[in-house]
Amino acid sequence: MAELKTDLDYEVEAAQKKSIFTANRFLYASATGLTCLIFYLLLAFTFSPRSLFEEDSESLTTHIGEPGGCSKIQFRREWRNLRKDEQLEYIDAIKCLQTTPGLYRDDQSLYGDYANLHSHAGKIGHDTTLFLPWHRYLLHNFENDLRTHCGFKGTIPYWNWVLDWEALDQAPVWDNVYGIGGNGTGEESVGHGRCVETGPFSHYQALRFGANETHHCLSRGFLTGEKSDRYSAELQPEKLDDIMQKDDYYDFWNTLEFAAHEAIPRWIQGEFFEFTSPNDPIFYFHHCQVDRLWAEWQLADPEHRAETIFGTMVDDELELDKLGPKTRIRDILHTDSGPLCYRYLK
Ligand SMILES: [Cu+2]
Repeated sequence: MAELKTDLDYEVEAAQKKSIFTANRFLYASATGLTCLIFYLLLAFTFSPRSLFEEDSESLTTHIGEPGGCSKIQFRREWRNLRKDEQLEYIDAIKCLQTTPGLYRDDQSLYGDYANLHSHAGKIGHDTTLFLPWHRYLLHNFENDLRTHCGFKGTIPYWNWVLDWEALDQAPVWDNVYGIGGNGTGEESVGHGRCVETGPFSHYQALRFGANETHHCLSRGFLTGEKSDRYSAELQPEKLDDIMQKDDYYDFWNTLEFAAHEAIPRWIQGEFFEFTSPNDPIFYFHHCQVDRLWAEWQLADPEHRAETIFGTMVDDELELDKLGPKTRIRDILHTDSGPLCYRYLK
């Protein structure tokens, strides 16, 4: 049996391939010949994977050879790899957005606007090959709003649920202080969940649940027993390995959206059970993980995967209604190119 790749293996492999790929692009795009060749060789041979894990690395803050270059690359990291003060900063930024006036109505915050948008754009951004790019763009815009309105300096963290698949309810992300609170234990709420009574969002009131206007508490109802096993089985390393081995975009997206991605909301229930799922902050942790998997899949074979969206023109536009400007799909295919300017770290 083939040895299973760990998450770190994917990080390292992707880092190696990406460094060579970006160096290649630089080589072709430049007209300065020999200078570039020397630079390329230096980059290809000295850019060790280890340096990718050092945020201050000079080579990572300069963008090379991509259109719409970035003055700075920021790194998205797994929740448990953030320092405690960074975790608290992210939680505070979310709470801030929950009290920032929204763009649609007086009684809905900017945070709530995202749940509204996600609900209305549901048919565009789900069950189609647009699933990955649309959510990538949504997250980027949300991250920008945290920065613009709440002074947030960091990045959206991801929850690598593969690390917790055997005990999803024990994941650090559910911590009451250095996390977003755990399972619902209070009164019955929406979506087969109960009110979350502990953690930083225990007082949050959401305005909508799906198409209905229903003021309610943050609702979660973790599955247990056999029901839970059914979904957590989709998140084990072997399953993820299968997804990452898919050769073309259609197969990759199709398996990722309908197996691993679907398993999390079905296991959490409550808020996440409906199209207003961004009401639960776990939405962003989960979609950041999904986006990371797509980015790693792209980087594993950039020449064939980075600019292919099956059945969809890369010049088509992605829309976020009032929440952000339209953008072409092709402009968000490389995470480390403008306007995105981020990479994923372990
Ligand atoms: Cu969605």
